[in-house]
Amino acid sequence: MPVTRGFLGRRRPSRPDRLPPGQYDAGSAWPTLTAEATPRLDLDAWRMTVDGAVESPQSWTWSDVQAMPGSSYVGDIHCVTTWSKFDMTFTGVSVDTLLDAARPTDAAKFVMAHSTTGYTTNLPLEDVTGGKAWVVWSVDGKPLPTGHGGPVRLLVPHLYFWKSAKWVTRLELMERDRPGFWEQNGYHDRGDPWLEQRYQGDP
Ligand SMILES: Nc1nc2c(c(=O)[nH]1)N[C@H]1C(S)=C(S)[C@@H](COP(=O)(O)O)O[C@H]1N2
Ligand SMILES: [Mo]
Repeated sequence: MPVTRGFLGRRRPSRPDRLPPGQYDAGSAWPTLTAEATPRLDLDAWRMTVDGAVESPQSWTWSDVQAMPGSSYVGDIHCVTTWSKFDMTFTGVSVDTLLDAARPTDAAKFVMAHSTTGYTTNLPLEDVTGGKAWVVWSVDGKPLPTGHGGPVRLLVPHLYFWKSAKWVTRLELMERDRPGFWEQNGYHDRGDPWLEQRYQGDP
């Protein structure tokens, strides 16, 4: 029986070891997924706030944040709509740096990320600590485009990309979990792509 090379080869992921179940490699394409109108933020008025269940609520200006020790992520991102992108470089500041200043209380267990637009997403605190999450303003050496969340977005690359709130300006520490925008609409509270935690009720 003749074997059609194209048929067998086509859908085989180029990096199966790095592609979570149900995902495909989007290659050079970077889709934009935005539920709301894209905001234009004035950097003079911009603030990054960490509040809620913290000992010392903080609010930083743009220059405050730029002066913090920089931190980069080099690696992959995974959107729940099944595209993944390999080898992205994002630069900003580690969420650890922000939380170290605000000092979450012992009772703090979750974080709600808030965007200026009203978009929210909830995360377990342990998923944004220990070098796993960033607040980023640059991608592949260039300023983060407005459509991709510029001037600043959250980046939590080990979870599905809806957790990476664009235009983030507030991290609210919480003692109890509360669903964010997509989570209220049926998406998972954690969203680990390797466990395929797409919807509420998934493992
Ligand atoms: N503020 C805001 N952040 C958001 C979203 C959104 O609609 N609004 N969409 C989420 C989803 S579903 C994904 S996949 C990524 C898309 O980011 P991108 O447009 O830079 O690819 O942003 C996440 N963060
Ligand atoms: Mo998404």
